[in-house]
Amino acid sequence: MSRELLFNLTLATMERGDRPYGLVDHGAIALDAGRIAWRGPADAIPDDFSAWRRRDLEGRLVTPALIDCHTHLVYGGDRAREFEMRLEGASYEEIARAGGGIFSTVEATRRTDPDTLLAGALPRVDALIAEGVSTIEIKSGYGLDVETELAMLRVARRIGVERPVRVRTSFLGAHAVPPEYAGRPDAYIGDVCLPALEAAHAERLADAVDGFCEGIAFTPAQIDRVFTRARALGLPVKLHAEQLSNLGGAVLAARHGALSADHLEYVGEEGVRALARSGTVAVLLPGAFYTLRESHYPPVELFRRHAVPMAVSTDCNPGSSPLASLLLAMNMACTILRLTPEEALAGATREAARALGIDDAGRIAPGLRADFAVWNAAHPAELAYRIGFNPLAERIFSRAP
Ligand code: DI6
Ligand code: FE
Repeated sequence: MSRELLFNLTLATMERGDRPYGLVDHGAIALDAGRIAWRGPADAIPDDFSAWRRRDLEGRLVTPALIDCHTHLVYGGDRAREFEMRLEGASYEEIARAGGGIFSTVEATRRTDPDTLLAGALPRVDALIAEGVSTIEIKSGYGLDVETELAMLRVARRIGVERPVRVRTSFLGAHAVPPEYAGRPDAYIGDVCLPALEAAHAERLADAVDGFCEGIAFTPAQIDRVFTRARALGLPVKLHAEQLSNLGGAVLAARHGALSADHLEYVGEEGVRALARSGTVAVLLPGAFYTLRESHYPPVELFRRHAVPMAVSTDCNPGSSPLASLLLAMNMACTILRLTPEEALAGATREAARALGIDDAGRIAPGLRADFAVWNAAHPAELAYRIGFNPLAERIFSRAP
């Protein structure tokens, strides 16, 4: 019987309520077949559970397992040389326009066979799992031809088989215009991106569709074509919007009922209002902000004022955010972007789930998956507070379907 009662723990349910973090000081959780049967104060455990196998967590902190809702962690090669170039004064956009940046990763990814792509990605996945991550979103977008886009998504799916982690894939064919279509973005969308999307959907390889709406990538009109097709296929959308400039990506994403709009450094109040109306999550990516030494901050205060939910993610990728630590992303979200530690933890649990359209994880509540992170910590603020220190004691991962 996979029934168990966890007791002697501090519980941070991350449910909205009277107490920050949904805290229960002396808590208990009853698990049944990979789902949460009950949770609450230890002195109120219902009689039904009193005969279940009990496990003493010795006063540790239990939170929902973490969710990394925006990564590009399947790719070939690396971009350490580009890091050097940026330190010598070149900007991210200059490197991209000179054919480096994303394009150098595209070239390396096309040349790398799937087994090698998988072997390269697994250490990054393992680093996330070691910090209590149970769910990882992984994007394509370094293939930019039909075969390599599909290959990336197949590798992403294999990660969920090779490791005890749930993978949600996003098709990101509209990430950049590949060199063979230079100057012909509309032709790329029609000839490659849309057919690749159809093929990915036919193989059930895409859980969502993403795009990069930016001067160095695609216009809102081009993204609109991709999103219109995605929605005709019944796939939810999300967008890299307003990272380096404001092209109106957030408004476009909201118009398509996007799950999330990500980056948003340059979003204005009109975009924030649109996100609020559509219930779209603002995904903050402090690793990219830090790596690119951005100075234009995402408008966190505006998100709060308009009640736009905020998620926090690594954006793990070889160029703008070579970060494989969600705990560090949470720390940066607080120290650099001024989130509260509670917002940062909610951003890596409850709101990250929402950014992926997942409704059975990211909180500790009856009926949800029994996905937990158990920490050698007394208070949840410790998770975002430390730098380069991993207090995970144990990860509990649900195999429930
Ligand atoms: N924004 C990002 O931060 C990543 N992609 C995107 O659209 C960066 C991808 C890269 O530089 O390789
Ligand atoms: Fe990204």
